[in-house]
Amino acid sequence: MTDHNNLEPEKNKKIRQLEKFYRDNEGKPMTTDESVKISDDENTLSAGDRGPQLLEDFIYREKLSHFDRERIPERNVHARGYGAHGVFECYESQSDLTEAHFLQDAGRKTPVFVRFSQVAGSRGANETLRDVRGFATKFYTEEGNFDLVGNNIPIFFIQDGIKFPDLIHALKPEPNNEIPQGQTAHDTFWDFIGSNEESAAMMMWIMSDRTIPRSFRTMQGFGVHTFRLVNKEGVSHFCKFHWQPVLGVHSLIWDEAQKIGGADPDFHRRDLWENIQKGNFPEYELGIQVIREDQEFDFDFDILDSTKLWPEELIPLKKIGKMTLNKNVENVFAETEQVALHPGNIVRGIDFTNDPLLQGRLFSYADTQFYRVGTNFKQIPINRPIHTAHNNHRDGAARYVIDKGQVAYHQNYLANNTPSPVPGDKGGFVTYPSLVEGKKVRQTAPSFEDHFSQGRLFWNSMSEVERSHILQAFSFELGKVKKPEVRERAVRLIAHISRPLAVSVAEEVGVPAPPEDIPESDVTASSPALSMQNTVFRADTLKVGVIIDEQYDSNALKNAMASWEKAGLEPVFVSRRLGTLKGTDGDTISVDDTFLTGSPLLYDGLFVIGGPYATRDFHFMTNQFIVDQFNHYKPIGGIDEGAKWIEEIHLQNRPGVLTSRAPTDGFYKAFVNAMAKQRFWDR
Ligand code: HDE
Repeated sequence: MTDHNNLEPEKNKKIRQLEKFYRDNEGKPMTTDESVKISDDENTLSAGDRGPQLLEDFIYREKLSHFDRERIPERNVHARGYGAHGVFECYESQSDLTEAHFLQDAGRKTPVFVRFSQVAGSRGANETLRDVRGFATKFYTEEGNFDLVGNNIPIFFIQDGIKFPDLIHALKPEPNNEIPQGQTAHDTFWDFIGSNEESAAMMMWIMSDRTIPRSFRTMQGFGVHTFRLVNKEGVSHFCKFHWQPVLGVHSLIWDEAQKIGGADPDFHRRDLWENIQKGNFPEYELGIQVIREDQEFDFDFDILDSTKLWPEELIPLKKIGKMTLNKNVENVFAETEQVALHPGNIVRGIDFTNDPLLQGRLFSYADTQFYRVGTNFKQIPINRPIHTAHNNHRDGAARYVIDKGQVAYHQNYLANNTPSPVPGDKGGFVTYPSLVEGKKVRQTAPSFEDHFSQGRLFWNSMSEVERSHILQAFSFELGKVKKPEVRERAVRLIAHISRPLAVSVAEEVGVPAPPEDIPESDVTASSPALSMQNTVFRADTLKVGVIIDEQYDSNALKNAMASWEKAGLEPVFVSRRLGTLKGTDGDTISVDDTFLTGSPLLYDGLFVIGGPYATRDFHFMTNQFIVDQFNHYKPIGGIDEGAKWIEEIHLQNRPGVLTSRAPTDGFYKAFVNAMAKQRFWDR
């Protein structure tokens, strides 16, 4: 039997299903939507060549009317996003924990679609703005779709979904002038934070480098909420889901993030799209943290509170599978824009908990999709499960499915009572029968009231560099807030987590130090897993900008290229103009970027070769690239003229700067190692 779930996109069951909907227009005659061949698509039918146009022109009417309706409402949050297809492979059976079909067998492969996004910006926003990133995955399992709609931060701003519109109204551009786009550095956002203590821990996370990721490929993903895993015996465990990028968790630095917004506002989508096209398939391991039901109250936080994480040192992370993104979409609108992700899409073996934020989400997602995509949004190709759904839902705008037969109700005699419900012991979904009791109330559980311990835990876990970036981020963000009282209130909130940090921020943003009587959290524990310093560092897929000119040293380039290829580094040749350059041996290379179209911001490291005939302009531009790379702590290598130029500006031998007039294998190896290290903070 053919394995339709094989890793290769052409054998992936979901892709096979989508293929039936692909339309290839190349080489075909042009027709109207009614398939009437069109003889002229550029001139509207008119009464005489200078006369008025005729309403009867069905070709004009169809073209314009369709165009007039091309847009659907953008997502209220997470509007800017980018998607890709892939496959999830289970490492070993998790049947002791869950009946979920896609986790039953080692090696089972399940098609997935992932949409990465940023929260605040509109569909056209610059992608390197400081913001939480969405990491939402649809698993097309054999037993229905399971959506893990997470973020790249393990906790959230608020504890109850009813506050979500307030949070988002504060976060979005201010309504009186619609400024600023896609960012939190403004009064209403900080007013919300300063007025809602439950956001304190999230405030620390969003001021860290997590909110300026290097790429979607180097981001973690978190389900955030506590879910349940339920096994065949009906035993439930509490569970958190995590995605771990195989390349490690890496971020930009603030200066880069701001400037890349100009150099390449599509920085993240371009990176994802190009790498998938090249075959550098991004990989993420799925980890779970699991606790037994009877451990529910064993912790000093409430496991139902989404403003709390489960420290990995307390509840270890178990890797249970790997996702590989191996196919770009064919059409961004049809797939990425119309995909309808929903935390309420669960499958047998997974269930919800009473986490109030999760419960709030269960309503909102389907509701927004009915509005945004329409009544039959689940029948759109990207949203369909891989097996046909059967039920008595009927009609509604833009229905795709043509239901046969006279029966659309249950129970019935005419269709032998089909489609028929499937009992729990035969595979039907059964809700976990958790005990529910209590009076109806509108109040926050007292166990949700500690807002500062985990913010402190996070702060304690940061390296010196990470701490300095957090201080810088607060100084920027609050520095953009116009009302001093709003700045002051945010500073007071920081004081609950770290008084020294609050005092430093206060100084930077020109407000009084927080009052002495604000109690500072006394948590001394730290969680090494929270620091990005402890992530994986690898060289593969990193970009090296190679500055090179006519009559470059062919032999040296050959050796450099061999070492880069071995390490998986990707050279981007930068020169004065596009075209080809000739080396000393008569070999040629073709230029990828010029000093004008390229930018040191876009490369993970720089390697300067130059050439003997480089002009003063060339030399000057190269210096600018070197200085920018240096200021962004990124590796720099130089040989031949390159080494000379680096020495001229006295940067040789500084951390992560390697030069040689007679490069050896050892030199190339050292450069690859420097690339893998990625940043040299001790410059
Ligand atoms: Fe969302 N969220 N959210 N959210 N969210 C949406 O759904 C909402 C929350 C997340 O790529 C919307 O289809 C409420 C947490 C992602 O298509 C909307 C609450 C987490 C995406 C919505 C939350 C998320 C969304 C907008 C508080 C991380 C993009 C369009 C109860 C675990 C999915 C849409 C994609 C999208 C509501 C909180 C992540 C309005 C009410 C917590 C990744 O329905």
